[in-house]
Amino acid sequence: NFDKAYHDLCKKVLSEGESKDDRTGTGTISIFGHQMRFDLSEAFPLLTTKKVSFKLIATELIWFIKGDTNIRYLLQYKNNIWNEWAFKKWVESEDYEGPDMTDFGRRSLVDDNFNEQYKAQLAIFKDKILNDDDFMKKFGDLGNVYGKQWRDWKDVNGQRFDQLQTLIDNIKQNPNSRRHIISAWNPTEIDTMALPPCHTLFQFYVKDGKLSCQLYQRSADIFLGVPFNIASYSLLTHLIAKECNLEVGEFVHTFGDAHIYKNHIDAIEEQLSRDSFDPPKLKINSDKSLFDLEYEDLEIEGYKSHPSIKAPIAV
Ligand code: UFP
Repeated sequence: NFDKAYHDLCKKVLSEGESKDDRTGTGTISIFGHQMRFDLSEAFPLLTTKKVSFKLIATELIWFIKGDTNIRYLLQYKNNIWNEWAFKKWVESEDYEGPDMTDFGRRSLVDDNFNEQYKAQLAIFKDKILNDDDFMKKFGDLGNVYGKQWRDWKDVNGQRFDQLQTLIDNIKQNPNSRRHIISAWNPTEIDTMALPPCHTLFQFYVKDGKLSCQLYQRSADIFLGVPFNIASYSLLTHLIAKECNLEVGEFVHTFGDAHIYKNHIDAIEEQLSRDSFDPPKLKINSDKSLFDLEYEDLEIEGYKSHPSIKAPIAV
């Protein structure tokens, strides 16, 4: 039962977590250090006690795999999860001529009038990203985020180092290696990223023809982030296993600061009160290479879930 591991984490933080201030000013209850394990050979860990969008997860992951850091690709799939970070860069630039958008994340939640203005500006922004190439190049790019570090890490000489391709070659050639690692944490480039990577480092492990993956997540928003993160790295494990002609083993999810934002507590309790359904299965309907795969090649089968639960994101 995949929901149980997640519910256990929620319960642990609610009962043992301590109050901790954070960067966003929202306030959290937090613990430091936790681990969950998911056997991917059984089923696919998309939580069932609330609806989690596989499309958002899969299109974001494919965007990382392509090495893309521009939100146009995501918007083409109606995936809005990275918008705020790019929008912020535009409204703070000299090119922006609309109404003042300072602190738009918080103000749009508390001020209806402002929220209308914000939605209008965001709609203009999205339209320009999709239809104006110069604008897209200038304001759609999020900097040196995951896709860049996975596919185009700069070595000491400024040459490209493709961590993902190297990892796959090494898994194929030397499966027993203990060095199958990708790091998104590039210390000297942190201040050139829209958001320093939460999924800091991950490692693969091959045994008996099965590929397992362990992620170290330095910072985890348990209600909004973690259900996505579980599914995203589980999907990545499936895709890399297929590329290397292996079966899937386990996904091991290890946390640093695992926190529940104080304004998510009611939502979490609502979710904890629900009974889980049987988890779905993942189908990959194509023999394309990992690097050519598109969202349309993936399918989630038999996903039955409770309705989604809304909660404000801390930006
Ligand atoms: N966060 C996640 N998962 C993600 C992601 C962000 O939980 O995939 F991109 C959350 C963790 C934290 C916030 O609440 O976003 C990042 O803030 P900070 O950099 O201060 O840790």
